[in-house]
Amino acid sequence: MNRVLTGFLVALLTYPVPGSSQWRSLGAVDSFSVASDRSLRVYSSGAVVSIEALGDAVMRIRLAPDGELRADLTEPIVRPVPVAENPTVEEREDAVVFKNALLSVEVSRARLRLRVLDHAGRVLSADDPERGMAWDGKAVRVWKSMPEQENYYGFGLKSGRMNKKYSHLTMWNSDIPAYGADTDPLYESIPFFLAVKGGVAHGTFFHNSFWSSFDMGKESRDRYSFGAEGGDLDYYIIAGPDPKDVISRYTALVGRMPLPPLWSLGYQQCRWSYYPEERVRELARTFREKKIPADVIYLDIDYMEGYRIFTWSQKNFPRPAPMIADLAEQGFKVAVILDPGIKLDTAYGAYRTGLAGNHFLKYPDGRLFIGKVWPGECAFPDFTRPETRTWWAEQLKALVDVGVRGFWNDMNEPSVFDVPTKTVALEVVHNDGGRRTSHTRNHNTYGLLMTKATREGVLSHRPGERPFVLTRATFAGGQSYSAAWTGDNVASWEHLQMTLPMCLNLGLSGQPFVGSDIGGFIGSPSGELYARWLQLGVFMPLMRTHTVAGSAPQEPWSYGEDFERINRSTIELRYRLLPYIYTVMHQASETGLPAMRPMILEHPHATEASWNQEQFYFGDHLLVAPVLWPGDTTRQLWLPEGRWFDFWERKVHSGPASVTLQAPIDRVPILVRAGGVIPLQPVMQFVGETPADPLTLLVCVGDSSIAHYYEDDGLSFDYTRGVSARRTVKQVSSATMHVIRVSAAQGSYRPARKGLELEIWGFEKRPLDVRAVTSGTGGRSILQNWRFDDLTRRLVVAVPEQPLAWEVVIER
Ligand code: MIG
Repeated sequence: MNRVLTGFLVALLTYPVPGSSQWRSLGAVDSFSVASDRSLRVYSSGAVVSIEALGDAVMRIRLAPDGELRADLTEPIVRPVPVAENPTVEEREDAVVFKNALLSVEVSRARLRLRVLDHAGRVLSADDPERGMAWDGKAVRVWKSMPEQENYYGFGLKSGRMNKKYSHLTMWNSDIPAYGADTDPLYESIPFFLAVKGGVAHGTFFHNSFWSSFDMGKESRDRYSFGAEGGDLDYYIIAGPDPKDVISRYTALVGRMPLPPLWSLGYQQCRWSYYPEERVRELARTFREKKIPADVIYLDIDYMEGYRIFTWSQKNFPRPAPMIADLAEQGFKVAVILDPGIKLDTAYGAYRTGLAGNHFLKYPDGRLFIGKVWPGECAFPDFTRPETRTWWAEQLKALVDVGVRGFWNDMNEPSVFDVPTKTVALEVVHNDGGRRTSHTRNHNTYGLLMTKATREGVLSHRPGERPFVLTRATFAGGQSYSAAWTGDNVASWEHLQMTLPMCLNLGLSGQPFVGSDIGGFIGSPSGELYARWLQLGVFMPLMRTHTVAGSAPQEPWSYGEDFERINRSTIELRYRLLPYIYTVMHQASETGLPAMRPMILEHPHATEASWNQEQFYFGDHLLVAPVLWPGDTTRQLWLPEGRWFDFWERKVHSGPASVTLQAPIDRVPILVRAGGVIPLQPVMQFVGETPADPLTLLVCVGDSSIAHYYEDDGLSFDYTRGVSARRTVKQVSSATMHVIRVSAAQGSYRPARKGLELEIWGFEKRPLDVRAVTSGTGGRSILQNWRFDDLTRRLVVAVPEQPLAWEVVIER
């Protein structure tokens, strides 16, 4: 059929959306067929809807109003997932039903509307009967019924409350310093959300990089909708029913965080900016003199010569290599900031080679796009072009060669000061895999592609080591390339409170490696606010202090002696917990699950969890209730079902209950789930300063429970070849005995340490006897000693480091 005729028929046969005469939606189903790729194609008045079964648990739905399904926008977002073995098609009188193992999509014939059900027949997602899928010129949108009991989470980096029910959210990466609770959009766009209703979860990933929006019942209380200003209506419905299943499946689709280097989980110190060299050296010296552990020092934009990326200020950093080497001697890794803007300066190598290689963005008429940022007038690399990413990678060599270990990508929304849109002009052309599309399609992925270029570049120069890249802007799947932080927050209690919903939603959106600027970026915190923020920071995977140019000193020792002591012990807690934190991050890299987990993720059935954004799980076993209000010295929290050990007082609490814990200024309330095992190491001043010897396994007694811990060299890729050690700790209880079984290491990594210690909580009385033996028949005794402290009721069992399986048998 020719295009004009198709257009005419579409106009004639499709429905105008009530209340909004511009939108056209679909009419009756004319026909359907199964395409060669086994997707279901449903035709209606010139339009086509494609439904693809991806594996057992995902359905991809696409609409082409003009009947032509366009080429995918896959790169770099969605990885191919195997098509379901046997998606089935069932014809009913009123509907055509397309199924994979866990989901079925019902297509109603009278009016083309979709309902997605799970295998138990529960409706997960249902098109609004009146509107359904619709288009208006280039804009596309779908409206869905919104069940009263359903709540929504995720959406990437968003301020305001965690549960986004009744909110309107926009996806357009934007640089908004000192944002507030209702500022939207922000720096990152992740068009994914998790819906939870009656304990049953499903996910929706809107696979579209244009300016898009999600209206979660703000316009109308019984409908939600999402759509974009261009591109395809192309979305994925992801089955649960457990919210953890949804996140694992979503991240299988878009990519997961690779295991970071262990040192990047240490404490990081930043400000805008530490310079000159002598000040950086003094900073490092002060950490070591004061015995406050730290691993990373950042250099913000002033390290460069006139903000020219890849250069060093002659005056402030005349010899970066020896400085970085001296800092490395003291256990410090140096991270530097990288902005995308390349200064227009013919005497500047990056500008000259960039221009010669055609790496910069241009207007449709071929003129260079020029925008002002820190260096003045700049050109902007087109990171959609593989050759440009390679060029960027080559530039990084100079930094890698002088010893830089961390690469902080900033301003990559991209932010531009002097253009009215505050970003690259919208008509500017990107290569976009040869499609040559405008900035409207490439804006939201710009930051992600810059991090991809950066990570791949660093890897190409130092292939044996895991890179550390941190970014401000990114898109769905960005966790494959970098960690992310929450941008320019404010030194206020409101912003401390906002850190939690922001990081929790990022985690639910597939990005586990997150954190906010500790103490707040804009302004200067009080000693109390800084101390409380640092305490929350222990449980943010990215634990980094940062502050704006011109603010008061913001180091752990900047608030007087009392706070210095408190902040030191807070950072020491982080270092003691590193073996656990690393285990949690390893789990995140394998499953996509976040490290910081909102209550709803662990307790989807509990109504108390739906709006709870003041407490969270860190990994499987720790419950953290940070102090978020000035003056508070106690903390009330909701304790879910089960037995819980107060980390500080070892007292057992039973849930479900509301409990109040002591929270003096030097303490962040933490509880350990019964059955939980927390590997701990001795305090050290930086990662790898000494072996983690002894490794202590804090075991909280629980019946028939299972826990894991993971170790490897923390730095190389040897773990991908099996050089790691994953152990399982099982507890089995009877009336007379409690047995703790530690499995043999899975993998060939052998830690350099001599001793292990089990610290067991949960025995009220001194045991009759304790044995530690290697497992199996004829187990050999390996007990070095055990002791029970009557006052604290701690049972400590010491054994030599064991490569094989072993167990502790406690007789009561
Ligand atoms: O226009 O490099 O969010 O962390 O210190 C400000 C200077 C540019 C914004 C980042 C902030 C950084 C600052 N940058």
